[in-house]
Amino acid sequence: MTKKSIVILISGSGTNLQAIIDAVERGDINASITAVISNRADAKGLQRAQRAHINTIVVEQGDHPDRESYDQVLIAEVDRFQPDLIVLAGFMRILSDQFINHYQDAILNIHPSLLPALKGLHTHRRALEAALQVHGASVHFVSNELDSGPVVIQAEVPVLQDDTEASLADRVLQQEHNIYPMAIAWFVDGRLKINGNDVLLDGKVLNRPALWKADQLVISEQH
Ligand code: NHR
Ligand code: GAR
Repeated sequence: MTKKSIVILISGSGTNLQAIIDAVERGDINASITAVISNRADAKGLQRAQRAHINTIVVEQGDHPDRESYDQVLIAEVDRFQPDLIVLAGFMRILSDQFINHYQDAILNIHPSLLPALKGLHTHRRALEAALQVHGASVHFVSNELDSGPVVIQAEVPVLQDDTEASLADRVLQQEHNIYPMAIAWFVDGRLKINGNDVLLDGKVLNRPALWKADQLVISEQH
């Protein structure tokens, strides 16, 4: 049987990408990363991919007049690798319905908040402004509505008294590196599926997202 194919989209430093590369190399994710695509030529994550001998592609926005024509090119590039799964790892461009519908139920994103709280950008700053005591990250399936697709797994991160935006972002990022490879491994092993708005793990509906807490996985009652 041929290995499943994963295409990863990035925009920046690519530490989540690195965590996924490491999990593939350890054998924790039974798939190949067939391409890493960035919308920015200067994304540090491209170097991480090259170091791991993964194909890299840059699709820059400047070359395309609007979102639809950009996404058309992106789809053409992604399609070359026939991915079973598309992973957004710090990808900072909103994807059009055209893209989402083309890869229905096979796109995962990691968002730096405990969704549905703090959708959108600058989540760490907003968590501090709102004086939240608990913050975190969520892995979710990507749907047409921004940051609103079904959530698979979350990691909670306590907000500390003297946290800055940077210190909080850093602790959340560490937890992202735990939960993202886990969710991807479930998906490629065929354990994780989506049915409408329901997330299925091992054939059972998750009543609430799986939770990574104090280095342990908590799965609430399933039906
Ligand atoms: N696309 C769709 N259709 N649905 C989602 O849920 C998506 C998505 C694309 C990216 C990641 C998301 C996040 O985790 C993501 C989820 C970028 C923006 C944004 O406003 C918002 C959410 C996310 C990513 N981007 C601006 C834009 O106009 C550009 C901002 C910038 O370049 O700094 O695309 O938070
Ligand atoms: C991560 O914290 C990710 O959750 C966030 O950007 C960072 C990327 O880090 N994603 C978004 O904010 C999407 N809008 P990385 O490039 O080191 O993986």
